[in-house]
Amino acid sequence: MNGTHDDTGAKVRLKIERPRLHKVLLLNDDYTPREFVITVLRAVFSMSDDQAYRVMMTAHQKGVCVVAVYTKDVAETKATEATDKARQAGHPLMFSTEPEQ
Ligand code: TYC
Repeated sequence: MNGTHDDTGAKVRLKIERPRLHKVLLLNDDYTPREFVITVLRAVFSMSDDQAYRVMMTAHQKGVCVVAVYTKDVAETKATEATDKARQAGHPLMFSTEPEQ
């Protein structure tokens, strides 16, 4: 499979690692309306109303909530898209990303 031989002829196994996934985090603030947070979660992360409500309330109560995990590129694109929607609407709402583990 990933077997090959080194220059002594010994068989070696190449270790292929999965790319690390990145979390998208929703951060609480004191100003963004709850309904707006739900609207963004539905639009950018394809959540149901119920899922979006729960995630919003977790961030509201704990300060932060993991929204979803993706490859680095997708996580960063979605966090930026969601944060931009808030800026366009004049809200301070923030999404960020961090590697898993
Ligand atoms: N704390 C906000 C309020 O009371 C609502 C809110 C929830 C904002 C979650 C951001 O990530 C957030 N209006």
